[in-house]
Amino acid sequence: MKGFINPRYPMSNRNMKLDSPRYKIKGEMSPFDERDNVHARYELEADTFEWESFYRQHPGWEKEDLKTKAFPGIGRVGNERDLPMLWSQREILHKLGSEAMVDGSVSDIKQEINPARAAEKIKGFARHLGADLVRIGPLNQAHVYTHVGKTVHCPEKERDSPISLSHKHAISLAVGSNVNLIKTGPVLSEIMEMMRVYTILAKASATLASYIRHLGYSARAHNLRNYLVLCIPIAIDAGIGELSRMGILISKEFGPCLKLATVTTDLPMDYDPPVDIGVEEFCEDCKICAESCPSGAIPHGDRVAVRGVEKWKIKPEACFRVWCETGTDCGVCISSCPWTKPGTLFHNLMKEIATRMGNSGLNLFQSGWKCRITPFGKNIKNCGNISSFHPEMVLFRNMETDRLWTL
Ligand code: B12
Ligand code: SF4
Ligand code: SF4
Repeated sequence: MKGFINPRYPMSNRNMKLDSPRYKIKGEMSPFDERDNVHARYELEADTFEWESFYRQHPGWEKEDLKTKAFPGIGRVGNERDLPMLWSQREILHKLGSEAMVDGSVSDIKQEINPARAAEKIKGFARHLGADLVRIGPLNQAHVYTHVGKTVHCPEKERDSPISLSHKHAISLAVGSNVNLIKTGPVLSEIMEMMRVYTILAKASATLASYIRHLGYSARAHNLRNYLVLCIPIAIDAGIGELSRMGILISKEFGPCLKLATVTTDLPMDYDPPVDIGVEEFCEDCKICAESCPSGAIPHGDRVAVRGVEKWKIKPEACFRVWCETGTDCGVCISSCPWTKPGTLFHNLMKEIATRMGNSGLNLFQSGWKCRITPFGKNIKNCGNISSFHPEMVLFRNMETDRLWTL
């Protein structure tokens, strides 16, 4: 093994199932205000009362956000015959995210189920509905937004209203995306794949929440158009994966190439343990996503403390500007990450080594696993020049949908 082993790290004997999640808490974890995230800020219109009062409190963001607004926006770049495919997906997603879909009345008759059996039934039903991964954990109030920020797609919600969500438990659902399509980002085919996955999750989470309410317990779905919670920390607490340098969750099964939805509830269920799959350690040495990101949003440096947690902090304004420029949600970080590589025997073996040996296995990866994925025959590192991507390119091979895209 000499030469394969990284001398900087001893062989680690990783404990893959943990009593508490791996992230480091610094002080007290505090919740986030949805009004501060870039999507909510994008909904504000210049020269309105809301705009003035928001940027009076956050003067540093106004210039940045005006720059972003000058670009065409998501779903507004591409061929006029292809774009309606995206718009139609979004239309359905708006409906699936309405208050009437995510929440509702609870049956008067409460069914008594023991927590172990309840967890089994929930997982089985969620898988039946299309979820690839389902894990259950506690709902930490630090992961619930403080105030409503986004209302454009959900007019029933009132901007600025405080959020109160008393549920104790959370079910995290994940659906893996088609790696070939995500690799095409940042063009239309990438975001269409994201929307396909969001749709499965929106329907599955809304149906699952409805099932739980029929059992006599309060439950609410949180999906693309209507979140009250942060899906990533909840999924980490439930054992779906770990937080990565690129700022999103990596699971062993799909790497970062997955989407999440959450169902919060009062139904008591057995919890799954948080996991240590070696991601946090792997990211310390690997910086491929930071090198590949066209906006420079991903840090090359160390973790910093954010609202009581030590983590790599991305620059959301820079990332979101790329979205508004390309009309997609980019996803280059996902396609550049070694953990995204498809589940072949070789890549699965590499993941297993990363998990079991941690950074002591890194020399092996550096030669093999960490080689870059090259969409369009280019090194992904060169994708900084966004205009070199042409939205109507035929981008992938050997798929039944090959002839879908406008030439
Ligand atoms: C707003 C938002 C964005 C914004 C801002 C993100 C930001 N970091 O500020 C922008 C537009 C930049 C963005 C980009 C992307 N996003 Co986004 N985004 C969201 C959204 C809707 C809300 C999150 C939010 O309010 N963030 C603002 C604050 C809280 O961010 P933050 O302090 O930096 O914290 C981040 C992480 O550190 C973590 N986090 C927050 N608190 C805590 C606490 C603990 C203890 C831990 C461990 C982690 C953690 O979650 C936050 C993720 O944004 C979530 C859905 C949801 N409700 O969770 C999806 C979500 C996070 N996005 C997702 C994805 C996939 C992406 C993109 C890859 C785009 C794409 N093609 O899909 C990029 C990746 C960018 C990147 N490298 O992080 C997925 C992540 C799936 C996964 N594998 O984990 C989510 C969960 C959507 C979903 N339903 O699946 N996103
Ligand atoms: S989605 Fe694109 S711009 Fe945003 S962090 Fe990932 S690579 Fe960078
Ligand atoms: S590309 Fe490397 S550094 Fe970035 S998230 Fe993936 S493993 Fe971590």
